[in-house]
Amino acid sequence: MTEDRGDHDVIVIGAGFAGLYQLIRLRDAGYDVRVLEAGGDVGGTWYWNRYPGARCDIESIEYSYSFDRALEQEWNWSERYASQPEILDYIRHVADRHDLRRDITFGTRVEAMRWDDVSERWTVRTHDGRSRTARFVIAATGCLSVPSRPDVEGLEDFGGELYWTSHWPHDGVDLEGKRVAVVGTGSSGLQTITAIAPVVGSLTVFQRTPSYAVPAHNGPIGRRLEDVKPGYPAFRDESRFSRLGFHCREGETGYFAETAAGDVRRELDDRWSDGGLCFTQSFRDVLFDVDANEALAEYVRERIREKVHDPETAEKLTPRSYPIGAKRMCVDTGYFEVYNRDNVSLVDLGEEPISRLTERGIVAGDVEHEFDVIIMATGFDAMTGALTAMDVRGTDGTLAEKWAAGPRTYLGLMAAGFPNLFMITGPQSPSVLSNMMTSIEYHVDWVTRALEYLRARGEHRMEPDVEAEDNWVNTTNDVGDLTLMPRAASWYMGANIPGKRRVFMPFVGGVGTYKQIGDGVAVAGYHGFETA
Ligand code: NA7
Repeated sequence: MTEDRGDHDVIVIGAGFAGLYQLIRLRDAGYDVRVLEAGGDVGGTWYWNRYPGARCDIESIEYSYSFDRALEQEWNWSERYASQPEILDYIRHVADRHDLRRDITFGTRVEAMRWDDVSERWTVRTHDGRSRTARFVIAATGCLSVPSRPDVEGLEDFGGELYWTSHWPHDGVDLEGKRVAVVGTGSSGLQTITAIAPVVGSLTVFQRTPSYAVPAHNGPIGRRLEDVKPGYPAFRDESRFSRLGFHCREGETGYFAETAAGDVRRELDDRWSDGGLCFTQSFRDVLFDVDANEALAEYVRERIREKVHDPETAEKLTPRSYPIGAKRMCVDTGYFEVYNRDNVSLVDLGEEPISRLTERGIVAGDVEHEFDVIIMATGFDAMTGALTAMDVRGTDGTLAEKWAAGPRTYLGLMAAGFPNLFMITGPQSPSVLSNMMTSIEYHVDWVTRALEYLRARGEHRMEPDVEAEDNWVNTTNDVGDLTLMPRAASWYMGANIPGKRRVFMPFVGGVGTYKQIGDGVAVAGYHGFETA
């Protein structure tokens, strides 16, 4: 390990995909960098989320680093969608290959940081009471890293085993033959439910809102990777300029513009049999036009009815209360079919809300359901949660105060009043609406370039203008309002966290457009930023 004197050019918070790549770039550029990571090893999301069935919903050929051209050729993914263990292996391999751990302090959670306007440095305090200083801080803290722990009465009273998908025990959990409950039916819930149903004695799913899910058609990766490898650099470039940060054939016509109804049906059937998140890109108006959206949603509802034998259960599993695509779509592998098993049942919390946990189980409606194990798959304080969980004090107050009415950033990279603090995939950037790998690499490259710009000019301070920030916040909101996205009570809106202001947080204008804006700002001498 290199010596951690406590005084650095740059402190990076987080050793997931973003933090590791940031370390590589800055170390290569000659900066003294220290990475602080709460977990016991590298991996971020993929370090913590070890629940059964955990898997990426972006294809393996896209969800990997592009900066290491040799690695890109050497690494072989085994499946179309990589599982959590395989992704964690990959991240560990990258850490070994680039000898990264020597600059990372593990088991260290950042609790507070304070900007000193005189020394123009950040002081960063960790949970063990230690302070370090740095000219720059880069928060690579992830968009979905602070679990949302619902305030359910009696959580402490449950006498059985209680687990959170977001903090799954490293040694695994023996569920064989047990009476198990899963609360939550987002991606984590769906994946867990599908994986454990054949193993457990009985499984009861507690569903607040049903999810739209498209089949993954996961399987061995076959020739797909070998076919892509010779042209990988060009393939990556296409992703960088695409809308979602990965290859997705975008529908060019509106849903109702198709002349023959048969064409629409064929297009949807083709996409359904291809599988994956591109399904919602079938027609260009799906996220803009209520009727087009409803038509697409109805197609998915039909598929659910086909898969689930019991009509009453099928109806409960059918999403109707929000536009398709306005909450994060799930990619499933036999999820709906799970409900045809004799050992699986569904509790619709709309009809029978959870009132409390008891020593024996969960009370929903008037019924006490008894369990050996309860698994909470209840999501995250998304996008802003990790940043506001730290006591971040800039020139005029804390980040939590500044963002009380919703996040305010310039390009999702910096916030006025917080000089020299960069965010990787921060709110108001494409982040969660994109292939995170594409967005992470873009932000890390952008930040590295910005630091080198300052260094070349003999400067050491950077901060957005309030006006540029206001304009970007308005742009993000305006673009979001053009779509149906704000119409769902989603974590994109902060709606899953009681008391959190409902604001549509990601930039929905697309990865390629965002890159053009970000590149333009840089080329124009960091237009909208003050440097000194
Ligand atoms: P999500 O997508 O936020 O899903 C959380 C689920 O938990 C969702 O169904 C919630 O219902 C449900 N939930 C949350 N709080 C409660 C309470 N209090 N009671 C009952 N049910 C609750 O998180 P995931 O971890 O599944 O997925 C996160 C992302 O990871 C995913 O989108 C991919 O990008 C990867 P709700 O819908 O809020 O009514």
